[in-house]
Amino acid sequence: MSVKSSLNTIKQKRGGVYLVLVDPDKLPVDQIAGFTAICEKSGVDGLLIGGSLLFNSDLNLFLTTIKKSTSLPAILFPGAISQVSPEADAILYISIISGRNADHLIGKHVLAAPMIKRFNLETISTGYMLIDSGEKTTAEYMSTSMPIPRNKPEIAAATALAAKYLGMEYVYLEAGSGAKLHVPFEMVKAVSSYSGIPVITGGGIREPEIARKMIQAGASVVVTGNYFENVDNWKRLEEFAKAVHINE
Ligand code: 1GP
Repeated sequence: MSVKSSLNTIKQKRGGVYLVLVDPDKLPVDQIAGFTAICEKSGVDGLLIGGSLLFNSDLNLFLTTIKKSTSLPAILFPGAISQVSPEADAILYISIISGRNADHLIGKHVLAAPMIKRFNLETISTGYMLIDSGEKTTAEYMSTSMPIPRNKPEIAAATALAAKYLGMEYVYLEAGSGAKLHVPFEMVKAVSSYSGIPVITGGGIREPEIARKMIQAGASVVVTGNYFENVDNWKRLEEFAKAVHINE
């Protein structure tokens, strides 16, 4: 089964999909097995792998270690072309549709496409929308694009509908990793109900209750990253998974 089909099945059965973003620079290779074991036991549905900037990691080694330690899907969430790896199960093929930087709308994609074909990677076409979260985020700075104002759900909804008409499979409402403010629930609701395209949301989600409200507002997928970079928080993974799986 493709990763996309399995995410759809999880959404239908469990009511929502819970993905954990892992930044290879932040999780030492010798802690991968421990972390993925807790993720599996806690009910996490899959792993996103990537970061806006990678300094020290050997991404291929990181992914092969992940694949050896878990059956959870490993989905690339690339911050750069250098993060396209044959070791992953799929790649979020992201266009930053909140911005008007042609390089991030289509330019990088042209450069990455032959590599993705050669690696036989499953692509999940995703319209990525940066949403203002109170302060400048790494994603905003690195992509040199402006976020959508958080009090303008109608802009987000129209952008999502355009993504759907362009044939994209998801939109990702992104507040930015470690964001002060998560994406507003009203915006998730407006985007989901108006466009009908499945919504992924993440950035600044540090409480299970917020994750649950995202699903109740219409999100299909919730992503957390930063919060679980602290080992002390790993014990709360199950709470987050339960909050997202509103049918269980
Ligand atoms: C970032 O949406 C993800 O791309 C996750 O954000 O790290 O703030 O959980 P956090």
